[in-house]
Amino acid sequence: MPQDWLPWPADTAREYRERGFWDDRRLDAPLREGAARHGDRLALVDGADRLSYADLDTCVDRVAAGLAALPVRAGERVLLQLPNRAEYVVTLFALVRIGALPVLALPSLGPAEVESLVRTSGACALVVAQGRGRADPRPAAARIAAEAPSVRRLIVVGDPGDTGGLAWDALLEAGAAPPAADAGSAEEPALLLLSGGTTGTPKLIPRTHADYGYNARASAAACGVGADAVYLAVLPAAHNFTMVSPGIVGTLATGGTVVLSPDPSPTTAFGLVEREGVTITALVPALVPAWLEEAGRTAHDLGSLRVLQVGGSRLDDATARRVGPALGCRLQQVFGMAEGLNNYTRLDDPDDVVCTTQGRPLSPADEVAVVDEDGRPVPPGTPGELLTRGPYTIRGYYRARELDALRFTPDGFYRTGDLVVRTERGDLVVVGRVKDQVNRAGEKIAAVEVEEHLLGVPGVAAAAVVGAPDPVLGERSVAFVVARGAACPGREEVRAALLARGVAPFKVPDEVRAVPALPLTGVGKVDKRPLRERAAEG
Ligand code: OOB
Repeated sequence: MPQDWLPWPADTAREYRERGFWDDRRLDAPLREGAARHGDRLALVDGADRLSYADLDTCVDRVAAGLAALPVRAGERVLLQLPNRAEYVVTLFALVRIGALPVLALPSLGPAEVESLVRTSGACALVVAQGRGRADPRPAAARIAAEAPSVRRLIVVGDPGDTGGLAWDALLEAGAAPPAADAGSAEEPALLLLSGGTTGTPKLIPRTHADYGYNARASAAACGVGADAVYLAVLPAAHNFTMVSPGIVGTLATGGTVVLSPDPSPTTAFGLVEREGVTITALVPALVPAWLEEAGRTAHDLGSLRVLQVGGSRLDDATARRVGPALGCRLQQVFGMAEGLNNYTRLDDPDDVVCTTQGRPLSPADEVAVVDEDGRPVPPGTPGELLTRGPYTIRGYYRARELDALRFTPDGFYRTGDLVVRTERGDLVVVGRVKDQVNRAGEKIAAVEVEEHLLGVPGVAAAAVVGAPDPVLGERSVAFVVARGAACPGREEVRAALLARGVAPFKVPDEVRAVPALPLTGVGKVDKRPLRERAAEG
């Protein structure tokens, strides 16, 4: 049987332990330690709910006991698709505590993606929240739970309705004795993250207790997050940026407070900044203009805010320069990836570096190379693909040995697919991409995945999806479609057909253009370069 995941080579792992990057603690350890050391301190705020470190640790114990009683066993996978609510944080750490692996699905995913994640992970349970109207994930989750052979349980935060699922509150109320502390190795996976992806089906990223914990703690240090920090989670909590850069895990690891925002609007967020004394928060570039505008007219006091992190896609230099003056705080650019590597501009970097680069690697043990098409290093100032390996960058995807051969070099470097320029100082500037992906407002869309769905739409004979520059989204997705028969389906027909197939709304092409044929390269592959040019011309 092929291995589910690839650990770091033994000598490399030893080096990371000896240099103090990795330790033996599991990811939930800071909650236990926090409860013992500063149990009264505020850990988590969700609306009117306020949990101290002692409260949070107790809730995690109770839900861990409830899950173990179902049973959910150590090593099993559980898919979480939850909004920014306290239940997300509690369930995440409860699963970690019993040694089960949370699979972190973003709320924006559609049933098709969730089903594919369940299949790849072999999840034994799904956890979703009651929602409204089209955004209610319960009916699809109930269907997936009934059809997927691996799934034994559906757990619903809120009212399970007619799903046949179990109410999350019942886990909390189970009142069973907390399970014995899991003694598993910290060098085993703690959870599975979703890759932005370039393939037809989403790929999973195994992150270990040791590597993820280090990622979170080191990030906290680089971002000035300590016991007095109040971190506002505006982006989806299940995204890696919100998890460990330094996010929820980094803030809780250093004794700070996490505040969950139910939505990313500046009006909601500014109210929370004032009420809770928020010191740091994180956005994707697409949200920044609305925040800057609202900052000019808000009556809320934003004086507590020290750092605004921006990352997930490229922030333009002009907008970057407006952040500090408009919000009265420091900008920090973050260029990260769920596979590992985090680059940050540092809080004491000169303004020019902060506003024109995407920062430099977090760890002294991060190895980065910028290479040409033949894999040869290029000098500073010359664009090339960024390769990386280090103490918190995976060596392979989950159950995907064939893909690994493409996405990793033989000596273990992850091929990021990002084109960067390294400055003389060692800062990175993201200038493009070699991977077949659209980065739509920070949400990653694998072109192949959408193309495969488009081929399932009646009337479509061939399709190619590319990104085009967009003033609001950064990039919008454009589908070039060759009709089968007389009429080519338009954007509305395509939208309806893709949603009916369970595709997430953000993956529906923003534009659909009919073409007689797709341009081909010399070897007969679809040539996306001319398509990108045409898409950009509008
Ligand atoms: C973050 O993680 P993912 O896994 O959703 O996406 C990673 C990819 C990168 O390979 C790059 O293509 C793009 O997103 N990206 C950026 C960027 N930050 C990420 N491109 C340009 N400028 C940036 N600042 O997006 C992520 C994970 C942790 C922290 C922050 C972002």
